[in-house]
Amino acid sequence: MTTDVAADPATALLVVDLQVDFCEGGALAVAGGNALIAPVNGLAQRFRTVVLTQDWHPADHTSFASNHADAAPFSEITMPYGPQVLWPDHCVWDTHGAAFHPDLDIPHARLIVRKGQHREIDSYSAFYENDGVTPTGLAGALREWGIERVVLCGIATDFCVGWSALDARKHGFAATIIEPLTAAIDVDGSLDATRSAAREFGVTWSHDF
Ligand code: VGL
Ligand code: ZN
Repeated sequence: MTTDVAADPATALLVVDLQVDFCEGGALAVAGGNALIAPVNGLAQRFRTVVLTQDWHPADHTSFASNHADAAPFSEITMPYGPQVLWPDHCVWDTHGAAFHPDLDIPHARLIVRKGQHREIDSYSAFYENDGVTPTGLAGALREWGIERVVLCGIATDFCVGWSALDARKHGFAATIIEPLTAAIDVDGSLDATRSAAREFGVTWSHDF
């Protein structure tokens, strides 16, 4: 990632789900989460346009294993819109776990996209819910701002970051994932699956920032 890219007014930084529950000590902790906060704060300072996403579920959300009889966290079920991993309860709206990491410091963020509010459908991507058709509104906002490229970081590489990058490509935005500024869950080959889909859709991976 060169300084030029960050300074380009047509490029936005998308900071995905840097929330208490996804960092060490949280309900769906992803190893390496806490270590992302300081470098992401630094990276964000170089971007004019920063969008934050926030996973934001009602307590009876159907992506929670606890809301299904005899279902274990990290098992997979079939929902009307396709396969769905069942998660430990996490990011329940208006709880401490759903808050941004206390050290996240991006006061100039322009928009916060909350996703996963609908009980019956999960939403990994910042652009579409998991049915692949219900929009969050982010693509429209980016387009109205004249954005052509998104740079992504955050949690989880193989879910919310990866799915957001793929959907950015589907909307015609260029998409670059800053891999060292992401942390992966890696359940049942999810990281490999995300890598191949990303390659297929022309997402680029950057190792520097
Ligand atoms: C996420 C699982 C469930 C993510 C959100 O932020 O990647 N993963 N909800
Ligand atoms: Zn979630």
